Amino acid sequence: MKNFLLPLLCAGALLALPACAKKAATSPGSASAPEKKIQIGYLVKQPEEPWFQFEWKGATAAGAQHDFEVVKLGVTDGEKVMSAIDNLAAMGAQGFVICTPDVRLGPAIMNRAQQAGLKVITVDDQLVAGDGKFMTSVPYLGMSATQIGRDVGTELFREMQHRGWKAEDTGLCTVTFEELDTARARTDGAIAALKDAGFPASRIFKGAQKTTDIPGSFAAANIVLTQHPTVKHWLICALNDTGVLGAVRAMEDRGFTAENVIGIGINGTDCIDELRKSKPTGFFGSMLVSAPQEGFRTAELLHQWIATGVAPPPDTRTAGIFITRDNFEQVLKKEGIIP
Ligand code: FCA
Repeated sequence: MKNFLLPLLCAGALLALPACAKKAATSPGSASAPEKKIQIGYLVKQPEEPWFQFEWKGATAAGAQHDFEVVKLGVTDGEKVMSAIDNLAAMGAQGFVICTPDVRLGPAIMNRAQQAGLKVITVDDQLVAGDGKFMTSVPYLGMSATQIGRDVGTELFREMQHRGWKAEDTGLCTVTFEELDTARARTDGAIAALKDAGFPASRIFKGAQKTTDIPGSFAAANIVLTQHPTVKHWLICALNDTGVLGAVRAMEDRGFTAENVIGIGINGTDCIDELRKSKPTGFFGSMLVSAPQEGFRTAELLHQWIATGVAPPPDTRTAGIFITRDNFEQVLKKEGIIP
């Protein structure tokens, strides 16, 4: 764990990933005939989000290390996913990693991929079948969502106590996106940890985001704020940094500041500018998960699967570490997320 931030939970067991430098999965080929490099696609649902740009960066680094090519594609809707798969097949790619814009596209994605003979690994958002169950036959790597959510709740409570806020003056603004399992597990985890710590259930308020961007979380938080005008201090949790950032902005519009807001995000990649602001805001901190390492590892596993036939582990989970204004530069540097 020294040279690798994130312990990974794989099939329920805690293990440390090998360092990025390890393992030389070689392309099949010989000294004589030069062969075309293995190509893989890396498809992400929100290419504008720094999280996914850092995943791409990690995947590209894996390609440079193991000598394969990564085709980066933004797939913001189902149609784009399907044409991306067709294009990858046409260019001779042999597989792709995907964070899908809609997990219910699972069966359609897998049909198309299988017809084209492409191997698939899912990252972040696990595919769901027609019966609503996870498609566990497709290898998956993603966050330990419940645990990371619990960590958010624990830190929110700790900071609230540190500031001496009374529960009766405080509210939890939970920006939710419950149709996505990893999102629901994160906010449920935060709520569970707060309740376990003694935060009253009656002070927990939810606002659903329709879209997982700043306007979506801004609108969701606004509804919560309108419904609960007497709350003096706010705690905020959401599925990710963007969810918390929208809520912080909505609170600022109503006069709340860093003094009476504690928001803790998840990702740690989408709050760098916020934490760098000269004056603190209500965005107190984030659970950092290493997007470059997720990108590196999924690309590496897919390449290995294609090159050597060794299938990836079915289910790998990443953990998070808490960053605030006090330590984020240092931690992000150490993780290679910022120079
Ligand atoms: C989901 C979220 C992303 C990131 C990822 C790990 O896909 O939308 O922001 O948190 O999980």
